[in-house]
Amino acid sequence: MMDPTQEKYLEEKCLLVDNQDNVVGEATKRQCHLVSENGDILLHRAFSVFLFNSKGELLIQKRSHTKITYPNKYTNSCCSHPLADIAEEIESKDIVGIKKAALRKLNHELGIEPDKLSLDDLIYVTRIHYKDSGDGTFGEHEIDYIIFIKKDLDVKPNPNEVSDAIYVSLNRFDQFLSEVGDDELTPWFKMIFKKKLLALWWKNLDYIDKYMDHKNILKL
Ligand code: DMA
Ligand code: MN
Repeated sequence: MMDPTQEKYLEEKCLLVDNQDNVVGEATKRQCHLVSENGDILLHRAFSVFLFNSKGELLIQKRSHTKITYPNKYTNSCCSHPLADIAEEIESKDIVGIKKAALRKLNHELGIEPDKLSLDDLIYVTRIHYKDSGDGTFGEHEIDYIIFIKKDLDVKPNPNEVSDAIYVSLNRFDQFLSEVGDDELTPWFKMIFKKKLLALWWKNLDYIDKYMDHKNILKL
């Protein structure tokens, strides 16, 4: 049985995009994550926040057991989708829509008050395109905006979304991985790690501008 709170979110309206990230329509969160019989999944727009504290440690969350996709997996600080029926989240200028959606979910998942962040604290690094068939019923197929934040923030995880949230340093990341095991990571976080992007970006946290690419979409 699905968690009733999470099941309600399946009625949210996500943005469908083409391979170039042009919006081509909308569909419910349920439709966007269903794996069809031939393995296809609707391509939709998403974001992934990587929140670092002033010591350069990354906030890693464990997804709650109630999540319909990838329950109990460890992943980057906060992920979700801009919604088609929230007018400010479809604003494309300076990716304001993505940033507003990120503020909404940082509040919902991690209890971060929106007034503790300005839109300029959210740094748009690049976009990735990836697909994963999940449990065979619900999976992911996204163009995912990578957003970095470096700021000390109070975090109060919402247990319906996040069962654990821990800061990990780059030095201790390998140890963290050997403790939890690769298979306990979400596929997108694992791909970002395996393709060496995580270490590259993390090492260059204070020079992340060098790695900004707002033109190409990295296919993972
Ligand atoms: C979806 O994240 C977005 C990515 C990048 C995988 P999610 O499943 O955590 O979304 P939500 O919190 O809205 O269920
Ligand atoms: Mn998705």
